[in-house]
Amino acid sequence: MGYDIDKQAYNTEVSYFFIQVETMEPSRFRPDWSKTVPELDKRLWRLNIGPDGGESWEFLTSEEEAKSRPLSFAEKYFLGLDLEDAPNVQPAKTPLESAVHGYEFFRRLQLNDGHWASPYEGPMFLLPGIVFSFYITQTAFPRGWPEEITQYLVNHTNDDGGWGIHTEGASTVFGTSLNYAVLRILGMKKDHPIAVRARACLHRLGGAIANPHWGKLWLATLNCYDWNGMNPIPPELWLLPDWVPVHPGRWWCHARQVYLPMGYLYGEQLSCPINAFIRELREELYVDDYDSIDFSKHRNTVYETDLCHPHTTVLNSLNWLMDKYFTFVRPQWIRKLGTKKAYQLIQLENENTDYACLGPVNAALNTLCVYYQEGPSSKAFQKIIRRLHEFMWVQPEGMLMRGTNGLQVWEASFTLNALVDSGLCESKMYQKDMIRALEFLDRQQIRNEYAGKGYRHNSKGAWPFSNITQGYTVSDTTSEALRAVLKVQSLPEFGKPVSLSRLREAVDVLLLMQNKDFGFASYEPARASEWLEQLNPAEVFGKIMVEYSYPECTTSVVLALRAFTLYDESYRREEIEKTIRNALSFVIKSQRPDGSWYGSWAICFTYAAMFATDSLATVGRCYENCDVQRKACEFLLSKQRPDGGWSESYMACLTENYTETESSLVTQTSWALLALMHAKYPHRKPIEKGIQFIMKTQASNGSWKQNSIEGIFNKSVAIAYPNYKFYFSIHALGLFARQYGNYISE
Ligand code: LAN
Repeated sequence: MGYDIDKQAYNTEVSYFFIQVETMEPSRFRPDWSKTVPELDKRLWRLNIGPDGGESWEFLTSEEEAKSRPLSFAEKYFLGLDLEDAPNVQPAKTPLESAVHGYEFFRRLQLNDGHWASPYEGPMFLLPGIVFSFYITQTAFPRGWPEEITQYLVNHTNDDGGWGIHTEGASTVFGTSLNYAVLRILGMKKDHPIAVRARACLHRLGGAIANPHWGKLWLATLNCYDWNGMNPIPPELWLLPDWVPVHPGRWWCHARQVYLPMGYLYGEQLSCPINAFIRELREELYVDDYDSIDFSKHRNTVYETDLCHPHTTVLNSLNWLMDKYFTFVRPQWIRKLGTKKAYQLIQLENENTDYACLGPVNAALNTLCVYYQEGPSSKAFQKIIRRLHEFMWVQPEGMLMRGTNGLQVWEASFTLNALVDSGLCESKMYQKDMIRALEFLDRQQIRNEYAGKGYRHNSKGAWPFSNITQGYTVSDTTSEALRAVLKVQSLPEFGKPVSLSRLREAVDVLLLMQNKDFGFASYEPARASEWLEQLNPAEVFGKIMVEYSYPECTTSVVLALRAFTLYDESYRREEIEKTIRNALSFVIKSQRPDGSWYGSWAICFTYAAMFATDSLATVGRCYENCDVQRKACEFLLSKQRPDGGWSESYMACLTENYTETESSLVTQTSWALLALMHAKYPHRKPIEKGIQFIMKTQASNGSWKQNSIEGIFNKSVAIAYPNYKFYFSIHALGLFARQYGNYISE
């Protein structure tokens, strides 16, 4: 084999130390299979926090080292180890007491630099990127990775032996073929029962030939798929003048940053050298003999469960045209020019983000491009490989690759907002935590301007979702962070580390982000029309080509701008008022006839309702005086379950219809309650019932469990936000106590 796995990883004593089943959240793992592969001693893992809030796990070399670095409460919690120093409290008697119990637990998870870390799991198509990149570039896997990644995949095998696009999804060719290759690269033998089952499942689904576009590309980089079997990703697109409506610079930033390195790899047709292992893999991944397959006939062969977004006729015609162009016309010098331009932009992205990259997919792809272009001993390669560590997360059932390099700013902001709104900020002890979180936000505000650099939007004054190094402006993260800073800095007990001029810079960025329909999108205002979705080649994701307006993002902006006007009455006041007015009209317009809003970034209608009702509340609209709020309350109340809770499944996002899971869920219940409270629903009873549900489900250490995944993106991929159950519950409990009285009537 052409790669050299870190020897130490395999010299580590494998202790067969099994996870404590009770510490896990039930729907997210399948413990039976975990015993068929070795597990490392979790007590040797430590979480390192960089000066920029970057999070990376390290597997210590010895017990002695472990003794000299005792596990923190947060590390034990994340690793599923015994929490002997956890609080142990009697069930709360009042909502506020329950909020305090919840926060007493949650504050123990705060890291020294003031932020809260979080496993951000769900997507099952990320690990292949990092594992293939390490393999192809012949980079040694860090200690502990092969065992933990294997554990994770084994724990998340579906009953049929395969993997889906996310942890809760049915098996797909994308998930199964790529993760099968991961297990084999990491050393699993092909006759291991897990491998046998996975292969059988893959072959039942049609084999790797039925991969969607991204799966085909990853296998091509591994020399397990022929580049000829790919629909085109011409790097020449980057040579088009910027004004062309389909120019990739106008695409949603994730699409453009993923198709950029894909275009480079496709343009140069870069695959790793073939060796005995690759030959074996080729035979295992396909139903037919690899050498007998005519790949060029399979560009559009995609297994039905993978195919969430079939090609449009426009895309098919364009693919046909491009094929003809490639076969008969394409001058090689233009192709070369295309890959050259693509690499310049890749370099720009790497340098702008200090090699952290926008997200996990482009980070892994850029790693390959840097390797091919600059070589494994280049500084750039060393840096990008090092940064990949920050996407990885270790938890009881193994190691995963996260959807981002963390949620640092997002979570610190919501926690601060919850502490202020719940009134917990009055406690002196909690104020110390808040100062640390505020100072964290202070350090994370983006100070540089990236506008125009590699098609990036303005950034000076914005806050990113994860950390300042990644440094991408996000509309609602900027808003939630701004709101949190404003709220905390308005309280007499706190200083004002974020100066007025920096707060104004945040407002300046936001004011540049409103869409033509008056809503706000995620990272940038939309740069092209929805029509571009016709060219979406991904097959597995919907709505990835351009930016759209979302009621959630729009609300966050409204709330932040409103909070800013209370802090600084004069600055750009007229523009702010106009922006808010228009944004509210977008929120109102996007309400569905049944009173609900569709949520795009978490599951689903309860999430969007929490936001939309809050934006209307900023202008004094409530149940008593506003039809929109009344309909929203009625919708939510019609979904309340007999136990007082609410529950939503990710199927709601796919079907766009309210869909429940088996049991009520703490997070969705908090969202629904917050929505009812924002709308000032006048009857206490149903809200109290929901509050009781949250109180009853609180564990004796003050924490909660969420039995189903909370987040979503691109319509079809579920992603977990495990801290939502803390700060949204605390927020709901505290707000209830303040708004409706701190008592339970029964
Ligand atoms: C996220 C996570 C956060 C999310 C919110 C801030 C909640 C949202 O309101 C705006 C969009 C944003 C920033 C967002 C966009 C898409 C992300 C980055 C993710 C869902 C996390 C993972 C996902 C990313 C695209 C995953 C990689 C997959 C690809 C298809 C490229």
